[in-house]
Amino acid sequence: MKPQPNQRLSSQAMAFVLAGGRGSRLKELTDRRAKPAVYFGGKTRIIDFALSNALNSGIRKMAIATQYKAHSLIRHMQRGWNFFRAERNEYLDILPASQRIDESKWYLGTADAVAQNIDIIEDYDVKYVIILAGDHIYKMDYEVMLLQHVLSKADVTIGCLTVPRAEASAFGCMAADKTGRITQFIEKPANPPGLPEDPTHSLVSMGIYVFDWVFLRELLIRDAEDPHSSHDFGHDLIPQIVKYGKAMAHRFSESCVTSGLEHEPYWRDVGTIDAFWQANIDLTEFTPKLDLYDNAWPIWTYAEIVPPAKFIHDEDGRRGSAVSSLISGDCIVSGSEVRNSLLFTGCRSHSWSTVQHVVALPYVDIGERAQLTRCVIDRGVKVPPGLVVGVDPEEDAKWFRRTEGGIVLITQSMLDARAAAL
Ligand code: ADQ
Ligand code: ADP
Repeated sequence: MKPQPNQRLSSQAMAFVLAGGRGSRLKELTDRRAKPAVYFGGKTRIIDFALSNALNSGIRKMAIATQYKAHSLIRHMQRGWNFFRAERNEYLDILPASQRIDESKWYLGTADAVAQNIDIIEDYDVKYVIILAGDHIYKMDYEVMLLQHVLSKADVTIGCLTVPRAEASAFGCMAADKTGRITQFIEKPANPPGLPEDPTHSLVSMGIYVFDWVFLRELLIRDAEDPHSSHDFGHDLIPQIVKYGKAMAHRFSESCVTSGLEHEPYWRDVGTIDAFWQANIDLTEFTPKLDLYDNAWPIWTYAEIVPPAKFIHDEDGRRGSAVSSLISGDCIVSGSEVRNSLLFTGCRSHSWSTVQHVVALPYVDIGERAQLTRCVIDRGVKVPPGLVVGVDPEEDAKWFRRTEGGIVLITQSMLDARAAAL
């Protein structure tokens, strides 16, 4: 029998979203904003995925711990995620590292970010807490994971996936027995263990944890008093539970949400400029691996009310066109050719310019005759007329950040420095 809405475990759970990390491998994109606030997919920001997953899973109580450069993130939350109503037993709290307990203490590790807010979580009066990272792109039904947690009577249930072993040292790596019980957990090992059935892949943590609140509260209180702890889930708490308690692995493939279009579970960290560029550009494919058009699992965001995108012939009759591209509202493509690109809200692309495999964040203005290929352009950048990027790697690297993968990141300060030097 289908559970009634008020019997769903999600109605007894809260989501605690960790959104304090910088994401330093995104370089200048996170100079002024935290990684969860970075734009993704034409309209949304990275944090919208974790929050929409929680909302679509039926969770109506959420807290978001912020720390590094939180202004843009907090502004986004206030504008877009402001519909929770206490009268309906819905809560969304933004919890900046505000030195609530001790005036000398910012959030230390991820566990400390939760521990410093124990009294607030207590007020939520929930049975389960699901800890999420605010910086991954994926669609997942947390109710499925909650159900596994309750049925298996675990102390903690950890969301996990398999990745190529060569990439696994960036993660918490684990071994699990046939029942899914985790027998070993090592945070970011130099030499990650392979899977018994496939040594080329490793089982890794997604940084998603489900706990009974009573259990987690005790654990956090004990951890706070431990002078040897770095107060981090991956380094301290999880290895302890694996050793002394019952930690279960939850396979992402069991709860990942796919529409008819997607063929395999989709999860991306987008932690580097190359990965960020690729995941955005992937959306321009004929059938992308991530379906943003699935009405059954909408990704909610703050969207400005703006005029529609417009494509026009310029005064000389040159066609303004975009193919295999995502063009947001308030964009104007005038006598310019846009291919395999994403233009976020409010971009302009002027006559004779060509734009290919480009991710342009909101309010980018691409000047006449510019030729841009394989780049990421930061919010509000004014690309000068005639700028050529993506043809001569040495020239690109001289002025901009060129990654190992050959993607060029362009910010306004880089352009200003170039203009001053020329
Ligand atoms: P990392 O992602 O490297 O590993 P971490 O840097 O601690 O772990 O970040 C986890 C989340 O917490 C991120 O969303 C980050 O923004 C946020 N965060 C970091 N420090 C914070 C703080 N002081 N206050 C608030 N928020 C903070 C973790 C696990 C691994 C797992 C990977 C999966 O430790 O075991 O494999 O996530 O990506
Ligand atoms: P968002 O990420 O919300 O789109 P912006 O990219 O405009 O916002 O700005 C990101 C953060 O940097 C915000 O906190 C904003 O107030 C701040 N900011 C914007 N421009 C500057 C600047 N020139 N110098 C310092 N901080 C800035």
